[in-house]
Amino acid sequence: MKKAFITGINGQDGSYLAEYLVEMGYEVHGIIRRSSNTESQQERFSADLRSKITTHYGDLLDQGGIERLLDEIQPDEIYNLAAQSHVRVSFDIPQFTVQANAIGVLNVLEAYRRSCPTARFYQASSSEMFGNSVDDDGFQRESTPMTPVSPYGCSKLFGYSIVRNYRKAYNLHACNGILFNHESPRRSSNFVTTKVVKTAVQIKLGLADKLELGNMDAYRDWGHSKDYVRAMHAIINHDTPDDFVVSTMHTTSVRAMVEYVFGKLGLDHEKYVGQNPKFMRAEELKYLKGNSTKIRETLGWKPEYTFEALMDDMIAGWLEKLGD
Ligand code: F7E
Repeated sequence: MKKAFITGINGQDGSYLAEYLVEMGYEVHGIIRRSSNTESQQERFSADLRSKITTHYGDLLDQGGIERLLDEIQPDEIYNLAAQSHVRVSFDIPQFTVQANAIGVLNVLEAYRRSCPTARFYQASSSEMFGNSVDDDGFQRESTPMTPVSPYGCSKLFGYSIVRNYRKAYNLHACNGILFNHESPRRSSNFVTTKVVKTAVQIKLGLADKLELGNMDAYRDWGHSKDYVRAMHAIINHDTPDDFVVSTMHTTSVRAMVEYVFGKLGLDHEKYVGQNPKFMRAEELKYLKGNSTKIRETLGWKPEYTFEALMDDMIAGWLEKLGD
């Protein structure tokens, strides 16, 4: 039985990845940060999943603690998904963001190198690392220059680079998935897709009467988290450790996403949606469209959800949560 160790197991991706690995017969371990609000920590796990995985208290900033766990568990695969993952918030708490997303990666890598160097390592890298670089054909791909425009993007670029450095320097099977935006009914409501879907459903049900957003002219390449955790597993299981872009190869503006969601619920978005500077960023990443040809051709991965199917899944999820 293969063993997996997941940091960020109680996040959106961590919970889907744990389900996927359990289904494939893995013994799954993960770390959860100790919090005074225990109930909210395992909300994304079904009762069934809870009984099939093992969670441990741990924190990326506690390298000794991670090392002890890796020593004890001796996993075959390590997925480092934990992070301060909110881009706008990274402007409010830049030091913490860098501690978690940059030093945190180094801590897990060091623990891995010392405790179980024959295991494989996956790093959750991000399209935010590209900043506003776009190739002439309108895509970002593995070779596109990385010029991040947020503390979050800068911290992720360190994580990405140190993984490549450790791979070469110590001959480790360490790889990066460069994932473009990915969402689901489990996405937190401070990310734009869930904020829009949840508020539109609340308006539909008479529970809210307006939606305030930041920049509606940004474009994102939105995929489904369920598809993207399959990509993580394919990347770590490739014989050669390497880096892969994971994306749908389509892009949609925030405005068009709002129109789709409100339209689907039979609502006129113009009546309800306004802008609030509070949700703007000090510097904005304007346009993302990922070229995932490499992973499609090398590993045979492709997404199953279209943008519309993703939004429909999120709308159905929130109608179920908030409806009678
Ligand atoms: O923003 C705009 C905002 O916060 C998307 C993370 O998973 O993907 C995610 O980062 C766009 C931006 O995601 C609001 O300015 C407008 O242009 O949903 P988001 P993100 O910043 O792209 C990358 C790949 C990651 O790695 C990150 O961890 O929507 N926008 N109005 C807004 N965004 C938010 N959150 N809230 C608004 O009111």
